[in-house]
This record gives sequence, structure tokens and C-alpha cells, in this order.
Amino acid sequence: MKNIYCSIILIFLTLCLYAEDGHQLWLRNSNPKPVNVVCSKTSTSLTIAKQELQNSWMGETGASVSLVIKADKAIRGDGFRIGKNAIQANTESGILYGVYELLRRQQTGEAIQEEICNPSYDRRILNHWDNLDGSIERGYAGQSIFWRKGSDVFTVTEADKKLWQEYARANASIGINGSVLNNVNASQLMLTSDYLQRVKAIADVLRPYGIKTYLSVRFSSPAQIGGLKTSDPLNPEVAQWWKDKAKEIYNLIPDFGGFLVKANSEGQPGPQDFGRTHADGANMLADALNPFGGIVMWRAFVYSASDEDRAKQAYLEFMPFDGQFRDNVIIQVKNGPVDFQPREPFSPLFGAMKKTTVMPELQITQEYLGHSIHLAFLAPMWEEFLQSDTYQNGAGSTVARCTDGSIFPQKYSAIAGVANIGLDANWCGHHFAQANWYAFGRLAWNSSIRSEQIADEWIKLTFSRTSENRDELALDWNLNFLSPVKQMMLESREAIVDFMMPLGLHHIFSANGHYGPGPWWAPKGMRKDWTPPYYHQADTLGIGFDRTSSGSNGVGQYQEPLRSTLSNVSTCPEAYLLWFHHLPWDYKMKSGRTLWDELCVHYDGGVQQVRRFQKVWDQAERFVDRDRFVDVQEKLRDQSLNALEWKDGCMLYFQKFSRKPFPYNLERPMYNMDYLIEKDTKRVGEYHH
Ligand code: GCW
Repeated sequence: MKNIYCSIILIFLTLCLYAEDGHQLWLRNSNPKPVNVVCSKTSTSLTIAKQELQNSWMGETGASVSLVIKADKAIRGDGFRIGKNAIQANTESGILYGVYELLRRQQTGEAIQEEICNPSYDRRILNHWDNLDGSIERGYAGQSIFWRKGSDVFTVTEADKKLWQEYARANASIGINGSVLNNVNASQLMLTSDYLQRVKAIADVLRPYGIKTYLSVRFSSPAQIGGLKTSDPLNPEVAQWWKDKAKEIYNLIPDFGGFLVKANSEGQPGPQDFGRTHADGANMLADALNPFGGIVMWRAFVYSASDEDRAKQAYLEFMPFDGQFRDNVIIQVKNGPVDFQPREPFSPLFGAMKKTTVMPELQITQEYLGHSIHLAFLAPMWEEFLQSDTYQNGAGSTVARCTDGSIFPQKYSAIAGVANIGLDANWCGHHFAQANWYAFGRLAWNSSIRSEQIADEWIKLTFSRTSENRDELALDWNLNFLSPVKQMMLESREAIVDFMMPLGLHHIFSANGHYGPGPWWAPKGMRKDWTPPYYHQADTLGIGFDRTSSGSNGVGQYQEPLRSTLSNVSTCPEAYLLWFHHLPWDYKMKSGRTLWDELCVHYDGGVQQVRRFQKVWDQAERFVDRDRFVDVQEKLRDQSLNALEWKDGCMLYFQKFSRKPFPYNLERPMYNMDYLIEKDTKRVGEYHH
């Protein structure tokens, strides 16, 4: 009897010990060894650096570590030189980044030899699409960590500060050095004094961690909150209003980063409302910020209800202004020409704007990749994008090199990621979505690290219990946890492409929720380019969007030889086939199958893949604490069901056009299309647009 009690108590203790809610992210406590940290200067940032070393040191017991701020030409920006027991940098942030790097390497067992680590991009920024009422556009992890409903928002609590500090620390640990605190669909209230006071409070917490604060601004603010008659950028009073506003902000926040602007896009106000151009608007704001060293990040995400191929519009609108922007304006371009789809070719603006600074915008939040339900590791998607060759300055002109200052002279270099962070205990909704926050930071710091390395690091930091017991169990852990889970992560994005929109299909989501399948979705009167049939173009003859010269000629926006590669159906990579070509159902694929069969094989393959992920995860049970294990297990179940809806919905719908049987070796549909459409119609009511 006594034994039973003992066992129960033991099990309970074990569960408590290993119960984790994920709040600690990749910064979980370890058993530190004693260390002596020597630093010639003192400051809040350096104190943080010191404490981090003392709290997590896993190097030699009793070692002495020196932190040295000393100018060195080989070290750029907030880069650092790292050694086993020393970190040197030009800046305090550099020291902090060096400390996190050293600790990370100790914890993951990566080699530490003397070397210099410089950042790929100077500005590594999170964009929060957080509204001032606390809701988050495309957020799937709870309410905003910055804003909330009601007047309560103007009181800064200790809990707020604690959370912001944890947030800042997590960012600093992966090199992120900027945060845009509010939605690009910005409220004019953002720039009113009460809200700016809160921004100041946030900035004060983020600053010691090397993070600059930025704001999204609404272009019509002068008229809406400034009492002016217009917001015309060429009106001197308007320009003066922005100058005064900039001064007011910099008085509160001397190191304020600048503005992010979504203008004349999806109904947002902008300079075109006054017959002015994007350059007029961006330059006016840039002039207001320039005396203080601020920048303007002006988004290129624009498309109108015209007949022009949506994928071509940003390029058409922005290219004429190349060279006309101030040097503190950066054009922020989404990775793909349409909208953060599971797979898109890179936007043709990258490398094409040679006299303007361009920065990539990635989406960390999984708007189009299963929200916080699907397990989707996005590093492979970003790696694919950053390493895409634009050929704009000869072969090897990757998107990364076109934007990081390697090819074009530019005063600033920057990269942004739309955050997936909310008030959920684990910050990101899905435990594995944390890996995307992590990956964004790591790639912004070093755009050439491989997804595999990022996954490897993240798993070790996030799931190992302590390094000691990982060492003991190393073989078992590596073989039966690290390796299969890493493989699953690396394959996860492709699985989603397969069951949602393979072979270059895109934007066939139902309604505006952007979760379930909706290739059929086309309500009467809806703007065509907001409906899936516009994108898939399926008919009895075939499927795909013809962007060759016989179609919209979207390919014409790419540089040779890429243009020819993409426009020639036999050289166009199959992953982009239906992005660029409309092809007959019996078109012969490289596999020898018809296009129809191949499409079905991908849909089916995606579903089977998620089921394999379920098996991988179930086998990982003994290595993971109960809470996180169950959470992920349940989400994989939901993902599996959703994958099946995608496969059945899309295959049954496209079959109406192809009029061909599903390959007989594949699983038969389990859903009726009508059922899925009805389910979808019920869901649609929940979404706006
Ligand atoms: O993809 C669309 C999203 C909108 C978003 C917009 C943008 C913030 O559906 O929710 O608005 O992109 O990037 O501006």
C-alpha cells in the first residue's frame, strides 16, 4: 500500500516537474555553473548581459569571462567577436548578442572558437498587427501584449512591464532589434498623447535589450486628429504637423525607430487620395523624421480592383519611382507578389529597384499556413525565398544579397516579420510556432544559416530537460527525438503546400478566414481578385494562371534568364507551374503522370504526411513534458482533419472540371463537397471583408 502511495506521489512530482506551458520559449532555465564576469563598463544592458551569463553559464566551472566594448573595424554594427571566455563588440547590444550566442552554443553543444559574427541586416524588426483595442489582425495566440480594450490601457501595470521585459529578452536572445507596436491598418489614435505615453513606457522596457520602438501611422492623421483640413503630403501645414509630431515622439523616446506605413492599400488612406504619389507621401514623412535619425518603412503591398493581374501591381506601381525616395525611406515588400501564400515565387521588386532601399517582409503568424493549429516550420520557406536568384546583377544576385547591402549601396538594411505573438501562455498559440519567431530572428541575423541548423538549435533549446541529463541520454534523445522531430519540422511546410495548394496553386482559401479550402468560393458581387477562381482559373480545358506573354505576362517582370526559365513550361520549376501557366489536365509532368493525377498525388501525399507527423509525435511522448506533448498531439489531430478537408474539397471541386477519376491507388474521398461547402458557408459569417 505504502508503495502505491509513494508511486503516486512520485508520478505527481514528475508531472509537476515536467509540466511546462511553453512560456519560457527557447530560454529555459538550466543548472548554471559558477562564472566570474568582468566588464570594464556598467550600464543596464551590460548588467543584463552579466546576469544572463551568471544565470545560464554551462562552460568551464569558475571560468572568468570578459566583456569588452572596443571599436574594431572587422565587427560591423552590433556584431561581436566571440571566444570561449570573451566577447568583444562595438556596442552594448553587440555584447548582449554575443552573450546569448555563447550561451546558446554551450547549451546546444556547438563548437566555440574565436570568430566574428556580424548581422546580415542592420534592422531586424517584428511587425505587430496589434490593434489598440487589444485584438490582433491575423493573430492566433490571444490578445495583444501591448494594448487592451478600455481606459485601462493607459495604466501601465507591473505585469505589463514584466511581460514586455520577457518579450524583449526573447527578442534580444535571437538578435531582433526593433518592434512596430501596432497594426499597419493603423488607428489615427496611435499618435495621440495618451497612447504615446504608453509607447514611451514600452520603449523604456525594450531599450536595455537593444530594441528600438517603431509605430505604424495612419496617413490621414493630420486631418483626423490634428484638426487640419487635409492630409495632402504637399501641403506645408501637413508637413509641419508631421514634423511637430516627430518632435513630440522623440522628446518622449529619443531613440525612436520610425514609421511603418500602409498607404493606398486595401482601403487605407494615402497620398493618392490627394493626387500625390507614393514618393510624395513617403518623402514627406522621411523629412519629418530625418532630423532625429528616423526611418520610414513604406509598404509596397498595393493592388487595386483593376483588371491587371494582382501579382503584377506592386511592381507596376513602384518601379516608376525607383530613385525618387529619400535615403531614409525603405520600401517594405512582402516575400511574394501576392500575399504570404504557402508558396509564392519571390516578388519581382527584389533586385529590380536598384536605386531604392528595399526590405523583405515575411509573415511569421500563420495566416495562410493553418493559423496556430497546423505545425508549420517556416524557415524552409524563408530560406527558399532569401536564396532565390533574382539575376538582377548577374547570377548569384539572391534576394538576400539584393537587400542586405551586398549588391546595392544603401544607407540602411532591414528585414521585417509579422509577429505571431499574443497573450497565450506559450506566446504563439502552437508550441512549434515559437520556432518561427526563433527562425525569423536567426535568419535576420544570418540569412545564410540553413533551416536544418535552426530547427536543430530550437529543438535542443526548447525540449531538452537539462543538458546533463540530455548528455546521459544523448544517444537515445538524438536518435529518437531530435532527429525525427527535426525531420518533421523540415517537411512540415511542404506538407501544407501539398494538401492545400500544390504545383503553384495559390489563394484558394475559403473566405477571409484564410483557413479552410474554398476553391469554389466566389460570392456574387465580390471583387474578383478576392475570390479563389480568379487564382486557379480551372475550367474543363485545364487549370492555372497564365502569366506568360500569352497571358498577363507577369513573367515579364523577372530578369533574364529567369524570365525565360519561368515562361517556358518545360523549364519552369513544377513547384511554380500553375502560378505561371494554365495547362491542360492531361499535360505530361516530369513524373510521367498527367497533371490531374499529379495534382491528386500531391493532395493525397500532404494528408498522408500529416498522419506520419502524428506518428512521429506520438513516439516522442517519453521525451516531452505532458502538457506540451498533449497540446501538440491534439493540434496535429485537428491538422490531420483539416488536411483531409483540403484534399477532398479541392479534389472533388477540381474533378468537376477535369472529369477524370482519382488515381485508383489513392484513398477515396471521405467528405462530400456539399458538406464542406456548407460547413464553410457557416464559417464565413465569422469573417469580415
Ligand atoms: O493578407 C492581407 C491580410 C490583411 C493584412 C494585409 C496587409 C494587415 O489578410 O489582414 O492587413 O494583408 O498585409 O496589409
